[in-house]
Amino acid sequence: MLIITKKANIAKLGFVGIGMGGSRLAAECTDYISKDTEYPYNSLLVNMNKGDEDSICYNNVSGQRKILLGSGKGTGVDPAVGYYILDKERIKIERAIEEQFKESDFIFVTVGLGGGTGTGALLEIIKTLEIKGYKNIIGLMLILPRIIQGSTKINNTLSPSTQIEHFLLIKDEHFLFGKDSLLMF
Ligand SMILES: Nc1nc2c(ncn2[C@@H]2O[C@H](COP(=O)(O)OP(=O)(O)OP(=O)(O)O)[C@@H](O)[C@H]2O)c(=O)[nH]1
Ligand SMILES: [Mg+2]
Repeated sequence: MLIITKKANIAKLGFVGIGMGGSRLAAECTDYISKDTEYPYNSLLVNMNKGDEDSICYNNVSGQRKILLGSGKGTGVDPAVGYYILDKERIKIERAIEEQFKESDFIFVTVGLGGGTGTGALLEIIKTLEIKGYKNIIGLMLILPRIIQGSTKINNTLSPSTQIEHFLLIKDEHFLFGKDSLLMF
C-alpha cells in the first residue's frame, strides 16, 4: 500500500493515469492523499474506452479530470490503435496537461501494461510531458500483467518494454510494482 505521511507531503504531485488500470491507480493515489493533506494532488485520467472510463470511481472531484480520446469504442486491446488515437488527439492531451498540472512539482505516469490504451499511449504521453517542461521530474508506476492473463497481454507488454527500459535507465525516479503488491486496489 502507498503510505505517504503528512510530513512527507511537501511536493505537489500530479498523476497521469492512462487506460483503465492506470486511471484506477492514479485515482486511488489522489483520493488517498487528498484526505488530510495540505496540497490536494491532481490527476488526469486518460481513456479511449467509455466503459473503462465510467468504471473509474473517485472522490477527489476537484483535483481529478477525466479525458476520453477517440470515439469511445476502445482499442481492441491493440497498442498500435492506442498510439494512433493518441497521435490524432495529441493537442487535447497537451492542453489538458497544461491546465491540470500548472502547480505540480512532480508527475507520476501510471499504466497497467498489456492493454491497448495505456501501453500504446504511454511513451507518447511521457514525450509530451517532457516537451511541456516536466523533463526529469517524471516518475512511472507500471502494473505488469500476470502470465495467466494470456499471450496478447504479455506480447503487448513486451513490445514497448525496451523503450520503457531505456526510459527507466535514464531517469532517477521510478517505481515498478508487481500486480500482487497492488491487490488492495
Ligand atoms: N491491480 C489492478 N490491475 C489492473 C486493474 N485494471 C487493469 N489492470 C491491469 O492493467 C492491464 C491492462 O488493462 P487495462 O488497464 O484495462 O488496459 P487499457 O490500457 O485500458 O487498454 P484497453 O485494451 O484499450 O482497454 C491488465 O492486464 C491488468 O494487469 C485494476 O483495477 N487493478
Ligand atoms: Mg481497458
